[in-house]
Amino acid sequence: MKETVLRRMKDLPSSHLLGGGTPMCAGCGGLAALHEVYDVLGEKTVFVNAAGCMTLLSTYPFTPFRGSWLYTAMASAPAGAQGVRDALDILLEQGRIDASENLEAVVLTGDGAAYGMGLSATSGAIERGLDFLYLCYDNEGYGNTGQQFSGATPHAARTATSTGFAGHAGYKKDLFAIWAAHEPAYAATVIGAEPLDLARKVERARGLTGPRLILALAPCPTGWGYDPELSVDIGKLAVQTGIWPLKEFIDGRVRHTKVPKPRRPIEEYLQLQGRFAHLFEPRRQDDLIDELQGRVDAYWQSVDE
Ligand SMILES: Cc1ncc(C[n+]2csc(CCOP(=O)(O)OP(=O)(O)O)c2C)c(N)n1
Ligand code: SF4
Ligand SMILES: [Mg+2]
Repeated sequence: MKETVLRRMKDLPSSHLLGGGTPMCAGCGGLAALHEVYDVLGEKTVFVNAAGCMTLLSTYPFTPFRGSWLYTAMASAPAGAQGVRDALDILLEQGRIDASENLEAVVLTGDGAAYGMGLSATSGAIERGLDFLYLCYDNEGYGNTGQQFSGATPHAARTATSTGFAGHAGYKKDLFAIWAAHEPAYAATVIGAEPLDLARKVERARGLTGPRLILALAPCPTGWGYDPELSVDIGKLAVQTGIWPLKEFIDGRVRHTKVPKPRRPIEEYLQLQGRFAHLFEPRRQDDLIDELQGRVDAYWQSVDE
């Protein structure tokens, strides 16, 4: 199966994912997180990818991964991971592969699929106790098709489909909480700009069995409107302002892994991004800025730090 259905590129020079030569945007925060996750997981993986920006990494029959890659429709990646897991389990049971040839099924999906189109398939897979790792790179919109709003788009952000003076009218869904409510083996938020925190969580997830979420905020210069060289700064500011809490769910409890103290004002994060420029020009929209700051303050006041 591995050779016929899941293609792999052999004889690559390094042990990690190759990013050069792909059609990805410079400064892509999703790709940075994926690099870091892959460095921990390694080649004994099958990435089951829902349509999105990361799909452009692979050009049939090649992929920049040393492991395997399977492409699915947007809503179907968890179902694809179930098929891969089942096939591997049957091969193991029948003795056609040994334990050293076992692979980790990893869903790789954007927020459009994770927070919306694929949520039902994900919920079903968690409910069945599927043994898989689920990596969502969250660039807060349907990036590959021009950054339309998704269930992950923050309030007041401008997107291709939220162009008014107040930006997006909706509020970002809490996918981490949705996963935690399913009581999975593990769930964590991460960001590529905090690589040690990310690596520790992926390492922990790798050692567990069952449904495991790694949810990475993915600064996106193209969709968020900023210079690619600012990606790491914006990622760090997301953590330092408290707008992207780094946390994990394990053994039924949520624990914050980095508590920003003191928290920086979220203006510092917003002002760097074109999608929030209308909050500052042509006139400052204090009502919206205060609302966004108030929601972050309320979150941190509500958690048991
Ligand atoms: C059912 C379906 N609707 C629409 C599309 C077109 N499409 C391809 S990628 C994409 C955007 C996906 O957004 P997201 O999951 O957030 O990933 P990103 O593009 O941001 O990486 C869309 C809408 C599709 N492939 N399948
Ligand atoms: S649109 Fe955003 S998420 Fe997609 S490749 Fe470009 S930077 Fe990355
Ligand atoms: Mg997206």
